[in-house]
Amino acid sequence: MDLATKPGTATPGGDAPKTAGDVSRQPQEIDGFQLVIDALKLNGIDTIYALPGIPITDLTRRSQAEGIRVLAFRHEQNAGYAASIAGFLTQKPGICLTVSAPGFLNGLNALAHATVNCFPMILISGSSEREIVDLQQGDYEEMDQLAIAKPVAKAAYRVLHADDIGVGIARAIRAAVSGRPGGVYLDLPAKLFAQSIDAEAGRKTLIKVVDPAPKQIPAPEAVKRALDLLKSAKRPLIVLGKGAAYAQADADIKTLVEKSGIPYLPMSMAKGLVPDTHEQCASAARSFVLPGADVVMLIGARLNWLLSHGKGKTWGGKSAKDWGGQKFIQVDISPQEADSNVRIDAPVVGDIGSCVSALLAGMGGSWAKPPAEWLSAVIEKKESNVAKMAETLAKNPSPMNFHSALNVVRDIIKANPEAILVNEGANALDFTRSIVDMYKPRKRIDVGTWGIMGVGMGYCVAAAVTTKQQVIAVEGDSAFGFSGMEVETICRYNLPVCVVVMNNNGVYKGTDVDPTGRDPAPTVFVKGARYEKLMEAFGGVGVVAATPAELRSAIEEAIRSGKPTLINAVIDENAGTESGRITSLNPAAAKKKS
Ligand SMILES: Cc1ncc(C[n+]2csc(CCOP(=O)(O)OP(=O)(O)O)c2C)c(N)n1
Ligand SMILES: [Mg+2]
Repeated sequence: MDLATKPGTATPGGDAPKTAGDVSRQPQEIDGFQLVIDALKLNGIDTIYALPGIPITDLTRRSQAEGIRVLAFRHEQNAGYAASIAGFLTQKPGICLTVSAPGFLNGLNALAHATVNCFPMILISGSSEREIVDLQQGDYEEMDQLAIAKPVAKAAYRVLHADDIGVGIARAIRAAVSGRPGGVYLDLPAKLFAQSIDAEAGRKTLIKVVDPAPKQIPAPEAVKRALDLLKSAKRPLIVLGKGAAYAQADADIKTLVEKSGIPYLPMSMAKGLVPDTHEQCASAARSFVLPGADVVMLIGARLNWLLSHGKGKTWGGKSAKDWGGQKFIQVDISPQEADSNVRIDAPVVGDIGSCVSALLAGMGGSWAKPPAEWLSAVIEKKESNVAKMAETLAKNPSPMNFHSALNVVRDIIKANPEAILVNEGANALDFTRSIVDMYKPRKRIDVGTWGIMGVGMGYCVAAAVTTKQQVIAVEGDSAFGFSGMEVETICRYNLPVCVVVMNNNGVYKGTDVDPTGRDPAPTVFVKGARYEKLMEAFGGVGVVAATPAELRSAIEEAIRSGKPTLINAVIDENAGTESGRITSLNPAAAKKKS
């Protein structure tokens, strides 16, 4: 449609008819850039994670001038991961702003990550001329971005007319945060930004979204069914997922756990929702409670690969696909989640906050604790595993290994429970998850559902900016490489981020060799790399730590100073294992078994 034929829309550039004499009666005009900014501000969006260029450079400039915080990155993927985790931490959609085709594609990975992890995020990308893209006539950065985004987004929209900007942004916000949150794509063609319309009429098109994530109250009969099943259990277990952490229903979740007396297992990003040191925490007895439980209540946790699909040997099944005999209660916002892997006997569908408070109300004043036999068996198993771990942690080998280094991080987090722990890598991830206790909700952010590498520095920026807390990132040396250039971003905004690179010279280990002797092995990096110099290059603090004592004093100093710091923690290159804890997913392992 010709833009000029649409009611209320002037020709691009705002060229309303001009004749001498009628200038004073010219209505004041507003352009697409301004409408986007006004729509975002109207909906409480105060931060944008961006990388400028045609056609959105002026959107970044003008947003900043209007008081929105614009954090500019060195690569869109990192801006995207920042936006995704900002969404998780704040329940507001994190906004990532990119240029067309290549910038859009760089941001796409993060959009998919947001969707898979149920983080609310909006990827806004500028795009080229529709007419030229659709006829494939070879425009600057030509690409049908909307079509490409759709399969990895929860929703995707394009706005062609300035007077639809309000609706476009309102729809994007609702789609991102309502129900099960996810990644939303919003396509804004270059022409849109330059369109001008009557200012007053334009402002009237903006929508302040009312109740963007409405409560979803569970049905009373579903709650009763779940509680009846839970009551019948002899060996109950609660599994807390990152959906539970996202819900910000922290006090009620803790009360539910404590009132029920049931042992609980936090998934990685639910650690600290109830402190890992709580007497009912069963993390140290995971391989005992999963096959041992008879009724399992999943709260905001999906039975995906991270929970072995709810079946197989992990759950006490006879072989890889056998059901272990557990009955499941699943508390989830999505009605489609139940039965995705095994039968769910009691689905409770609603937002986690409403579901947990309904469960609490239904439990009443006198809830019988689980049988003492089960509780004491869990505690016994847990204590023996904790004692074994304490022995390993107390060792001080030279060179330093993952355990002796992470024992330091464990103490530091205990002393600084408000700090945010960012974590990625293979061994660097798995060991941190099991060794470092978390004490508060949403303090641990990591690779999520896909086990994706590259989230590190983007997460650090967003965590520092949204929470204003100290951030400590424990990074495998490979993992760090995916986003390492963003240390410049961290220095530029002077953020309180301490990056600890667990430097074992490679992916999993640093010891592989090319059997032909020609090249370094694919898993191995430059030995003894000086990652700390990267931080020094931009004015931050770089430290080499070869012992736990050096690591401790370097992290403590980073926290004391609040300065951007990178600690190159030199780890024994033999210390890791292939694929960390998921060696079994490596096709080579499957081949060995058969
Ligand atoms: C985007 C992406 N690419 C590749 C991988 C495969 N992968 C899993 S862990 C890992 C790196 C492990 O090495 P490092 O971060 O140094 O951890 P370490 O085990 O050595 O501590 C890689 C490349 C991935 N998970 N995500
Ligand atoms: Mg490594």
